[in-house]
Amino acid sequence: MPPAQQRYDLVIAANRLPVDKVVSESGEESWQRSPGGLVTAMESVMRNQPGAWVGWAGGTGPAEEPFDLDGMHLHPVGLSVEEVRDFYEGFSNDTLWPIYHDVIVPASFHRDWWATYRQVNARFAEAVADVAAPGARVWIQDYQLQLVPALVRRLRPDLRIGWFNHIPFPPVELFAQLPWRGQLLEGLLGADFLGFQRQADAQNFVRACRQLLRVATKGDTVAVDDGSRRRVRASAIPISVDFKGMEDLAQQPSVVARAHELRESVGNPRVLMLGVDRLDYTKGIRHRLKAYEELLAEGKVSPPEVTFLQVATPSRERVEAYQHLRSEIEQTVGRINGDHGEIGAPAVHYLHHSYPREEMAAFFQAADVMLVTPLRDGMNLVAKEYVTCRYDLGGALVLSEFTGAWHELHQAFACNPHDIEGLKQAILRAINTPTKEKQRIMRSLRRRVSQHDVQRWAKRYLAALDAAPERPGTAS
Ligand code: GDG
Repeated sequence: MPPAQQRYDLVIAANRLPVDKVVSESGEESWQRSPGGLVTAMESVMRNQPGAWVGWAGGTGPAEEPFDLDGMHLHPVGLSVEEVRDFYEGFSNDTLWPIYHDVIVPASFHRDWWATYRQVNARFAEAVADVAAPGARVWIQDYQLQLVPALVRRLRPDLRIGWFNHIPFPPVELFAQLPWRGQLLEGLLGADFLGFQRQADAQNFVRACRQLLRVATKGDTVAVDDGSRRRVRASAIPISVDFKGMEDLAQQPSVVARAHELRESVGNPRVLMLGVDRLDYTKGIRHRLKAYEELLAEGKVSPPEVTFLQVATPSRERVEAYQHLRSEIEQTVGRINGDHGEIGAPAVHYLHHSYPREEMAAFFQAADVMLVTPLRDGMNLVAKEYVTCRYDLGGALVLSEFTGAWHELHQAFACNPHDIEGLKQAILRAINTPTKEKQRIMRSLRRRVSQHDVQRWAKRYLAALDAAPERPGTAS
């Protein structure tokens, strides 16, 4: 175990470290911070106490040596080629991800994937136990690391352990399909506090414990059946965005100029509609395209007056379901453009790339209507980023009821993406509602996000972790 001065009072464990390796033209390697909401939130927390981050650095092979960057201690966990395939692409993204997202595509169950998931979770737990100071707070992130809470507790019973689920927690009827459901629940029950995006997710977890483990539950707490008389609390603490940071970015003159340029480059339409998603079957991109295609066919919208820009960021490209989705979407885009586009004026501008943050902020500012239509989404930060960038009160947000974000952003133009007719109506309402009314809606959406930003999320989470019950009768 490292000497005391190299151990930390706050330890974050997440599948990925918040850095990417970059190689300069001269072949020199260095680390570059990958900006994301979680890192921003952690920076605000770590300002007051030394913190470490345990995670995979991407790539394969033995772990790199731990290093410090921007005031954070980064502790890489290495994954082999087989582990990336079986732990990350396999069990995490082809077993858990579909089960936790309403089985939009069927889940694959393989016992060797599960064995690798256990093995990798154990490696993360050991790394956490190595870097945590006595009595430290440990905050484990997401579905890839559900066994880590119990494994850490076994190694270091002195630690205060929290876990946060970025994705939905499924209803017990779906969760029960998992052959390893009991072990997953027991893994999570190693924590003191479990955070979820919505109250319904927390309730699904508590119900799964009651029905599948037959343990006692009371309100939002679960009694642990290991002789310790511990109780674990499960509650909703919805994640958010760095409102101030993103708004400042959107106000930069270069970003404002870029937003104008983008509009011009798509032919200065009266209405520019935008979708921005990882290319994932949960995001409802197919449903969105279908609704748009029908609106075009019915003559309710037509390019170049109305046009649609879809940014589909490449994602999980080695998983079969994602390969199918990509070819289906690209075929649909081709058909729509073939049927409804003209020379120099396609009906859909489709971009399968990832972009710098500045460019994303410019896209958001350029868009009159933002289409966020997932079939299931833990939160959906894109919806919150869009309203954050609209300091001009312009634009309109069409938002699926199946996102966590909808529970906070009720004033948006709500839709059920399965109801194509309803989705078409929501799009038309977002286009046609008078500007004054749209500004009123945007003002109230922005108020919500500005008052519940990611810094507040992290503070609330850690306060809940500190206040979690240690013994029966101390529940808050
Ligand atoms: C999971 C849950 C939950 C996307 N393309 C580019 C880019 N992005 C950024 C977006 C946004 C983030 O990635 C995506 O976040 P979402 O929340 O929309 O979706 P997931 O990736 O599925 O995230 C989700 C989230 O975790 C947090 O808890 O909300 O429900 O599924 O920030 O802007 N950023 C840049 N270039 C891109 O091309 N720079």
